[in-house]
Amino acid sequence: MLEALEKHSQGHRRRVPDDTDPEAEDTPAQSTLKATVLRQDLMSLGPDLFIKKYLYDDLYSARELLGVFGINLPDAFDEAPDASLISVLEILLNRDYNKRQKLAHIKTIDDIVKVLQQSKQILVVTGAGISTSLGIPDFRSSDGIYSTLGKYNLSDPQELFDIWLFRQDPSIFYDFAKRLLPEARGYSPTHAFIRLLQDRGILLRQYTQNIDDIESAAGILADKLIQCHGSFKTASCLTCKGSVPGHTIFRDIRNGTVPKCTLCNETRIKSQTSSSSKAHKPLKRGREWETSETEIEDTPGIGIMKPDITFFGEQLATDFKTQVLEDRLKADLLICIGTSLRVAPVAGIPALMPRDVPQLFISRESAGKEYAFDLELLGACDETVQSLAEKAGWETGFQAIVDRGRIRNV
Ligand code: CNA
Repeated sequence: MLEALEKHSQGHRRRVPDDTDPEAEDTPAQSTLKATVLRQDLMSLGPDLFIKKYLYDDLYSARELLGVFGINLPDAFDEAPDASLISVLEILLNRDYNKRQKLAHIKTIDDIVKVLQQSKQILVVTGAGISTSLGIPDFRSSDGIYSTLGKYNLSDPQELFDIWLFRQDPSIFYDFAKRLLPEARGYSPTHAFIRLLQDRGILLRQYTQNIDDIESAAGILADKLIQCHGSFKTASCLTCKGSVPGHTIFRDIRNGTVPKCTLCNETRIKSQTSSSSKAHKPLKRGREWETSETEIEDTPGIGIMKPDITFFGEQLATDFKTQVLEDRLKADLLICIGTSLRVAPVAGIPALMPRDVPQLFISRESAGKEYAFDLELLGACDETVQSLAEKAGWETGFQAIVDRGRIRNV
């Protein structure tokens, strides 16, 4: 390696891989061909052997290779010795090598429908976009929740889900949380589509980032569902950790008031009426219990109920990590729906999948350059899944589930 670096810094003359004039400029067609051939070689050799073959065996300079891979260095690098560019090249090659290549046989909606019909273990990842047609806003759309947070004076909208801030002042969270609570117990056509996959026995698992628990209303079975960020289904007291069904605090949430733990309050009343006014240590269920009554009254976050959704700064449910590592090897199709794929670790699921597993993205906006979905179907997801179901010949079953989703009320 050192030897090769020295050779480069001494400006060794380089062989070129064809018999044309080494100093001659490539035509655009030649450049494209060269880039294609080199990229194929990178994929078959891997970055280390590729660098050995093309750089250390003196076929190209690092600068030339960067050019071939489409990196135009800023002017400041004009005089930089070639050896100093090798680390940049290594980073670039590793990034390209690890990036998924799109599968050649999936180019159109009909191609993906064929895959859908043949798949037996579909892994579905969902986000807030699958619930917007039910009136629940998402985060990052132009009319999403993040666009309406000016009044809270937060430095970052994600602070709404910051556990530290919640403990300090839960009223901020409860002021907006009602907007995330479903009004009625229906579900969207997209939820219906996922239920259809389950009914057809081809849903491996749904990983939802949503906290609205609409998947339960749509009848997604508990063992088919990972609620990656928890949900409103249950709520717990920050102090005693006592858990209650989520609906018991829905009235408070809808009124925008901070729900309090009845257990803690009962204990507090008993303690206030008892002859002893000393510190109480009732059940030792949490550290905070081992404190004095006055502290209970005064400390922020004591006796406050919090829906069991995962805030930033809290651990994700343990089943996420273990399950996704198992499921990635079982899945024969990945479908991501209604998500911007901006929140880790769910955003990393596409990169975890084996490269030959087809990947479909359904949302309003593209997932962006860092992803390589085989197909992106952009638009309203309810309409997209409807057309997928029709093309797959599943329309009747799909429509029946959609209809059931319209009628149920809380
Ligand atoms: P996001 O970042 O707000 O992205 C949602 C994406 O869905 C956007 O790219 C939209 O373009 C797209 N979208 C919106 N409506 C539609 C539609 N009808 N059809 C197709 N695409 C649509 O939200 P993510 O889910 O990616 O981010 C993860 C956050 C959002 C999680 O932590 C959730 O808890 C949180 N969240 C959940 C809900 C809910 O449970 N319903 C609501 C709002 C936010």
